[in-house]
Amino acid sequence: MKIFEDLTWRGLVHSASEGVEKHLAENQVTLYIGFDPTAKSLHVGSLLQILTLARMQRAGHRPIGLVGGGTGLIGDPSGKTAERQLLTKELVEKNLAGIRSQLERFLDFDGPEETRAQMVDNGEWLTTIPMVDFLRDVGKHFTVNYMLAKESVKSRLESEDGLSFTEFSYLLLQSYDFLVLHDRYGCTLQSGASDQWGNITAGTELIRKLRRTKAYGLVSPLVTSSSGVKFGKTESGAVWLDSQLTSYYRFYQFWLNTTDEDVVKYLKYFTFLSHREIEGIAENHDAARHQRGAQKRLAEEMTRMVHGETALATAVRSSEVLFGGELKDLEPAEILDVFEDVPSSELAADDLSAGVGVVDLLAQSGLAQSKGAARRLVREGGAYLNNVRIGDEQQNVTREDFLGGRVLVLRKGRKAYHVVQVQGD
Ligand code: 629
Repeated sequence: MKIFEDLTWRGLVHSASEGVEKHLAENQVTLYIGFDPTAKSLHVGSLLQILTLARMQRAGHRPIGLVGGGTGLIGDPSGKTAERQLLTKELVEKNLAGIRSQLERFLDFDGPEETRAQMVDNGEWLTTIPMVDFLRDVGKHFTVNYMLAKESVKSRLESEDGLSFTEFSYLLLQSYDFLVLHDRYGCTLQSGASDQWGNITAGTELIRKLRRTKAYGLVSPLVTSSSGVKFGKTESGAVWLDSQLTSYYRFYQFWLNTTDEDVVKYLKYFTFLSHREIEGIAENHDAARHQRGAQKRLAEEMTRMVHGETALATAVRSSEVLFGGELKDLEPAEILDVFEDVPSSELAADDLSAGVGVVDLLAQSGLAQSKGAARRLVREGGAYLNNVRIGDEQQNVTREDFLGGRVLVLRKGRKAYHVVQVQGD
């Protein structure tokens, strides 16, 4: 199947310049997408764009990943309701390194030359062009009237704080990038999500005026979730691709929690599964939604794609722990991650040296109202230590019982958990 048809089937075509489909069908196209280093990691929203580059590469085109070492110093007003705080040059530099290494993982930089991926940094030309040259060679081709009509600018004109000249100029910088990549690499297509349409079409205009040739834009929808919560956000913030910021477990859980309404859409957007396979999953999903098979498949595919097979195994194991699964194969940090939202308490290492009675521990944790209640709980077989049933009310809990010497998980019945952490030593 042709790439444009595939993207259309996946719901990834929101707007496209006239003739893009033909351009892609008849040429080996060099295309680019830009990522500004506003954080040290990309998130699941940018992942969709990286995947577009990867899909294009698999279809025989040549992708360029652009990192915004220049534009990151300015700040894109597109889709933003307020002026951004400028990032320091040091921070932009640091973030850039993180984003670069993430892009490297998704694209093939070694394959045959015609489809080999490229990585560029617009800081290279944006921070070196003399201002007067820029105003003469780029600025002169845009009227303020045209710039004011752009959604990203228009929406800010009525706002109390307005829009600085700095952010107002962003459009020119991104347009100039497209021109530079057109001249250096023969790049004729820029992609992104729909919030980038204004910036992209400004670039195609500049290329048309200065080079008298046609360049194209192709944008995906901005990903939304039917629940109204911003996609890629959880209560604890953005879902990052960097596992230091979003653990394997949290990443897996994010996809697993996709609603029934969104899950097939996301399978199309984010996976490389074939149309037939996705249709099969969708059919099963409609027949047995309660099994959440589609969500599981999505979570598996995404965790494997971004973090690899071992990470997926860790995430699945962590997820099972909440349903009574084995705890001893997890690291203390992983356990604390899974049980972040359950009540917890601390025990001083010194108080533990001779061990603590399990009944005392259950009572102290609040899982049982009193020692008497704790004893009854153990006798009835409803008390668990590290997900193993406690058989003996006399059991003495020692440091050995703490996983990694640090964490102990108590449980009452099926779902009431309490975490005890050792403090000091
Ligand atoms: C220079 C910079 C260019 C081309 C693009 C850019 C970056 C662009 C931007 N993109 C967003 C970002 O960096 O701000 N001006 O966070 C983000 N993008 C992915 C998608 C997006 C977009 O990286 O395009 O639409 C979000 O899904 O907001 O020459």
